[in-house]
Amino acid sequence: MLCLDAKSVTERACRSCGGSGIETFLEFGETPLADRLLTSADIGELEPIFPLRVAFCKDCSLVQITETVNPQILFADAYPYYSSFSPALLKHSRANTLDLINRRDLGPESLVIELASNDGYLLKNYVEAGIRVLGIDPADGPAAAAERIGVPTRCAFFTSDLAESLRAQGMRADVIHANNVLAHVADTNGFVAGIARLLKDEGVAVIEAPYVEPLIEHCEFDTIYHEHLCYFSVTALDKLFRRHGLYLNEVKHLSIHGGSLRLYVESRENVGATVTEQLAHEASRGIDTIGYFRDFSTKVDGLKRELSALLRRLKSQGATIAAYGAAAKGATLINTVGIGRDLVDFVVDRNVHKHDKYMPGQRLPIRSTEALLEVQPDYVLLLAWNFVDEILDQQAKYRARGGKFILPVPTPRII
Ligand code: JHZ
Ligand code: ZN
Repeated sequence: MLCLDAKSVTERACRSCGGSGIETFLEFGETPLADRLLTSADIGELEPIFPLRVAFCKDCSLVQITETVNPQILFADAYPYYSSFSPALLKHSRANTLDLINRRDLGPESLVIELASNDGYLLKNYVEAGIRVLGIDPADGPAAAAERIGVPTRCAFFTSDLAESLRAQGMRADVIHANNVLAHVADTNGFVAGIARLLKDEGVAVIEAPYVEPLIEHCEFDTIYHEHLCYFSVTALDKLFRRHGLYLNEVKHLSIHGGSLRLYVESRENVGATVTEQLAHEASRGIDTIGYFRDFSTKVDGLKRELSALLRRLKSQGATIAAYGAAAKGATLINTVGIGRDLVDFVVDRNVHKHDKYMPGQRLPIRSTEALLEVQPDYVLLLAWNFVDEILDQQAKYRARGGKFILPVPTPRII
């Protein structure tokens, strides 16, 4: 258990089943926190670094990192991630809400709760439709932004205790959304137990999480950082929900964030073909065994070497290089590959909260996206590769002038 004063703890048992059979298959050494952007005042200071190692649980198949950094350090103070900066994500979220309003026949009597509601990017669609909502998010900046657009938000971490107190106030949800948060919580079981308490008997929890299969298959190793404690397979999720009297009844594949799952979880067991087929698929690929993960580390080392060699070759030919997307995954990429100011001059991002700050570790300065047209670097390393189509469209002018993008994964290539 994490004591509130501790900066981090090293877990010896599985986060989900508590078993002791966890085996490390990937080591990054000690890395800085991916979303802890530096201000100019921090530049002379040392940054906190924490071990980053990935392990597999032989008992329940969950892939997880072994270090838990205090969530207060990770999420509460000056958390720079605002969901609404991505039009693609807004569109994706809106489609999800409209589908649920339809499928579940939601109306003014219904209640929709979102865990990690960020800046209200999703719940605002229900507010627009006259449906009652409650957002819960521990990051004060995004939570305040949600309130400003009319999304009632509790600025808090979601725990089983909070679920209990909301239930005591008579709140039970028809729909609980939890997008890109299940992998972030240190108390995995407490979080799921909280969902079970807060859901109406006939309610549904709709949960999105990056899927471990594309992470491995497309070498998306940069999505590994301290905020992401778990990397889920359907096999591991199914066991986790059942432990709390919940059932994973339907699963959908989404392309967002390099390949994600949308899970439909209910307290009534009604497991559909999408789930049984996915479980069979994972068993046939061996995703429920450590063998599937054993050569990942070699694959990651190969990609890191290749990308570093490409950037060094371009640089030695006199090219100028910038990067796009001060993303958390960008921090893992630049810090594990070793991409510093000698290779990349600056990073651009649309999120104004990130401007004039510096990427953790390598301390690349962050500027607005206009800098690409002002400077016209020869190449732009696409750190936010998960939004490639959107960003290429948006940067048509930079490209028309001869600028080129470098995609780091699944294998480094120039486009
Ligand atoms: P993006 C985030 O990770 C945060 P990150 C978090 N850790 C998580 O779980 C995952 O998502 C799933 C910018 N951008 O979203 C915005 C543009 O500048 O891929 C972001 O700073 N222009 C909770 O940080 C960054 O790029 C654009 O057109 O790795 C993208 O970061 C678009 C689309 C984005 O995730
Ligand atoms: Zn386990």
